[in-house]
Amino acid sequence: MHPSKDVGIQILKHLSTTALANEVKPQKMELSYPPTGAEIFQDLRTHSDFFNHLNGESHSKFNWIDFLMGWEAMKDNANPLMEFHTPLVAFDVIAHPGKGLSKCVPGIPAVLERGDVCMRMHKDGCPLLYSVITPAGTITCPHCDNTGSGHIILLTYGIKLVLWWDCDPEVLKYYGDIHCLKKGQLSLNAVKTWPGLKWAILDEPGQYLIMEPGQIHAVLSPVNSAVSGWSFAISDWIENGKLGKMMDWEMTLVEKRLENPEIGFDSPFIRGGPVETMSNDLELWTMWLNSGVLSGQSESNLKSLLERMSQRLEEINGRTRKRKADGKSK
Ligand SMILES: O=C(O)CCC(=O)C(=O)O
Ligand SMILES: [Fe+2]
Repeated sequence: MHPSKDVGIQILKHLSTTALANEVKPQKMELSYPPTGAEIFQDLRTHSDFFNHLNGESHSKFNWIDFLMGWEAMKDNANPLMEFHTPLVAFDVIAHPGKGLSKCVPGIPAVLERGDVCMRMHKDGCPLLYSVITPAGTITCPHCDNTGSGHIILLTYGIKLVLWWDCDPEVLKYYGDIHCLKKGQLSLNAVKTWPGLKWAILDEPGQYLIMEPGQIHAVLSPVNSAVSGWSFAISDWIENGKLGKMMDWEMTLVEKRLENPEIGFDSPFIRGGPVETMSNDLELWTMWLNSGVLSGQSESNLKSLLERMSQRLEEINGRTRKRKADGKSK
């Protein structure tokens, strides 16, 4: 039996008994045609970073054929504990314009058409579409991807159950204890105990949800599935203080980890960890300011937020460099 099966069933039981009223209906956009495994593998051929869902390790030694073995095995009900059938997850698979999944996704959701939007882009200015491709049985633990930007979760293949929480202080406190630390499969516990749970089922290609900056979410894939999306920022999040509040929270957490290395000092600094993602978000904000799409007040608020956050991040980087140098000279 798949090791995640019991957790998945218990999550579904909880939703259907205690949290039925918390369901949210997704939004929908047109796709040119429903993506198939062919489009998925066209994108995966150039991908090199795969994650072993069962032991939490990331590997660049795997390639798309290793991924294919786990993917096909999960589809056919195989034993995931057989080494050759290891279900690997592919995060941040960059779509190539005009090929693979992006061929099926001709446009962008309405919110991204707005004049004040800033999006993660390719070098040529074309919006960057990326995907998360997960074999059946994957349960992605509660996490937030970015505090300085939001993103779209668009179903391109299979079925997803997306669970998320309003970012109230209690949830931030619980989540702060596990952010970027390997603490095991905590989804069921979070679903049962964290307040402000919402959930949605995405089961038609083109259905999507918007995740706000710092929005904590977990995702369950009952069958082989893929979601695609864009990272972006809108001026509402400057005006309602969301960007400042969430990045402040994450910076403070990283600063505290620096003071208490024993609770996972190095974790925030790994590739793709919060220091790297916050620095990417600050680059996105710089691009946003340079694009001239913001109104006077939003522009000046973002400018001062950017200065404040850049300074904190610089201090964090300085302290990390010093700690590493001290460690080496011992
Ligand atoms: O599909 C998954 O398992 C994770 C997706 C996710 O977390 C995201 O798109 O932000
Ligand atoms: Fe995510």
